[in-house]
Amino acid sequence: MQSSMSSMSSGGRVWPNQESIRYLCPPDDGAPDMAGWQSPPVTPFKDPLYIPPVARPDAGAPTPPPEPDRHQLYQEYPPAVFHTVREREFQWQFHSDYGAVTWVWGIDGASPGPTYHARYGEPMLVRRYNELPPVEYANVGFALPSTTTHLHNGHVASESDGFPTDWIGGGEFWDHHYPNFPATNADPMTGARVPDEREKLTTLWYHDHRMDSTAANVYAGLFGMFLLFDERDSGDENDPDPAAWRLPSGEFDVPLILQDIAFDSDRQLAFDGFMTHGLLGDRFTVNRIIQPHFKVKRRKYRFRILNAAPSRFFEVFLNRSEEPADDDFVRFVVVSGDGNLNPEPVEAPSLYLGVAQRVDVIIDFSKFSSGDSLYLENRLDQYEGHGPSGRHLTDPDQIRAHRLLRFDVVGDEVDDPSRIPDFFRQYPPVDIASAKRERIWRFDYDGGLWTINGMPMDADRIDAGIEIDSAEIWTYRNDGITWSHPVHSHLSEWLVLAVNGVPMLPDMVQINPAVRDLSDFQRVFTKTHSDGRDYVMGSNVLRGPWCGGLRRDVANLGPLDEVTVFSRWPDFLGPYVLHCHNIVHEDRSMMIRWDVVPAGADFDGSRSVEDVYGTMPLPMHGEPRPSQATMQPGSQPFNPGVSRARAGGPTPGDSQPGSTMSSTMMQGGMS
Ligand SMILES: [Cu+2]
Repeated sequence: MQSSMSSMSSGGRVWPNQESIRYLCPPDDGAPDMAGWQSPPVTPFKDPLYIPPVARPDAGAPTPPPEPDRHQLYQEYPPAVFHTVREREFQWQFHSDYGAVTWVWGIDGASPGPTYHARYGEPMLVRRYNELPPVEYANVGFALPSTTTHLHNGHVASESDGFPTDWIGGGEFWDHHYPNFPATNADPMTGARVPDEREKLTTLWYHDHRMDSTAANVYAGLFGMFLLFDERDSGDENDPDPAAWRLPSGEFDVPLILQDIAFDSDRQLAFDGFMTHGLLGDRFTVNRIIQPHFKVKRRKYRFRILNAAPSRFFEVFLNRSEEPADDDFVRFVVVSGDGNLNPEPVEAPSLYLGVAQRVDVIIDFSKFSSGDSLYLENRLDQYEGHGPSGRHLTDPDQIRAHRLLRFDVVGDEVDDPSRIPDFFRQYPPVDIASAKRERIWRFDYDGGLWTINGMPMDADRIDAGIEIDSAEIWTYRNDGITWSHPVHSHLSEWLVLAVNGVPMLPDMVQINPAVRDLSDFQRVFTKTHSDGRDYVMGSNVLRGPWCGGLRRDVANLGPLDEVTVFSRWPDFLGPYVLHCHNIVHEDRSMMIRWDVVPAGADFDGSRSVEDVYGTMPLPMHGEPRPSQATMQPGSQPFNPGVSRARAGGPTPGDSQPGSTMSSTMMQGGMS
């Protein structure tokens, strides 16, 4: 692999040097952000952490029944589990000092929406109803009640993937078929395509992906977690199967969804659609509660940490000290990066999370005493929407304001059947020789638009035709000197081959003890600024792989960064997207459409949909949408009067979890 790297380097490219380092600070012409925004004050760590409910399956298939012909591989993976969910508007309590007054959008009365517990070998069908109010009746005035839901990192057919123009309006539904099988690979003996265990995923999330309105709709609250289990990561810490890893499970497997939010004086979500560089908030929320506390028992927990912010990057530390000046950091045991369990657990002093990135960590609270408190805190300085400054926060008041969550250790040490295994699965193999093409994607800012290869998003233009079951090498390059882009591509994640020309080898990150310590790793990549301070170049990407492994679905491109990856696209045909996951950039056109096409139909460069599909049927998307064809008998189009009454408080007999967050929905871990 190493020898191939030199041929992939972009000849003549100059890596960031002293001259460019100074531009890590945005120039004076940077558009104003919400850095000076002041949300109404709250008392931090007053409210308990909210834990989104686990989605409960329906008793059976929905009515009208799903239409198998609309889905690829439906017959091969017929749904065994059905969910019906409803997107609605309601009021949410971000903090008890605010009250349940903030209008949000969510799923089944929750924001974040319910957490799916899916299993490999159990295909699912999620019927999603859009029951959001029309624009003229909505209290969330900035978002668009026209929705499409992407399962981030899902190995999912195009028609279920939440393609940006596959939106539905109020009263309509869309069926998402989640087959829950790992990507296939060719059996080395027979050549037959078989699901590859090494392709299994663990921590995914879902979120709205509406063309041009993703930032608004996600900010409004249309997102949640999607966890995948199997016989090894079984979700049962008491699993008697000797092959099971027995990671902390049940109430000890906790999603922590990070989001910064700005509130106006009426305690409503503040959103500025004219802010094209990015959206920053001054209130830090975990699971949509401002700076909560979480009572923990003296044992191990698995935390699924997700950056669901529109534009903010996080670097998360665990601090035993209440005083920022007396930092006493505790290392995390990192078991995953994005959706993947890593080959083995590693210790990390901090967690670097670009937008949409995930990391699973194990924290063992048995080594602390009852009455101890630990702070989960973000130390990354970011005062512009388009990317972090490259510095850590140093001001104690700022550090306190950037604290995310306080863990309160309670009780005696308890029995802990959970384990941290020595190893997980190995990564899927990288066969460079099998790569059929190389493509370069340049991220830039042209003529007031965020662009990829100089082009704004056009759903009628296909910018890559990828042959099904093939592999390619892609290079993501940030041509900007002041902004960062967390780049995400759908359907297939990748294995990172090189960062800024430096080959990234799995053992370099995961096994070689010489770079297990952060200080050793930084020595390679730290450069000294002329003011005498050290800056970690491209810290986004370089520390990202280190603490999260090389198998990722988001590549953080810092200023002038370049990341080269290997990827494969088996199993599904049709349109998908590559985009910046600073969702403000995505909405301002930093996205391209690529299609998986039949063997022999692949191509370089951009072609029109008509040109590509003129002679072949467009998989699924060319057919009438389910929403146009059918509505559930008896279901009514949206009635604003009913919804407003509903939104004012739980309706007696309402089977939904509740339109306002009631005290029973608040869980502090232990009551
Ligand atoms: Cu971007």
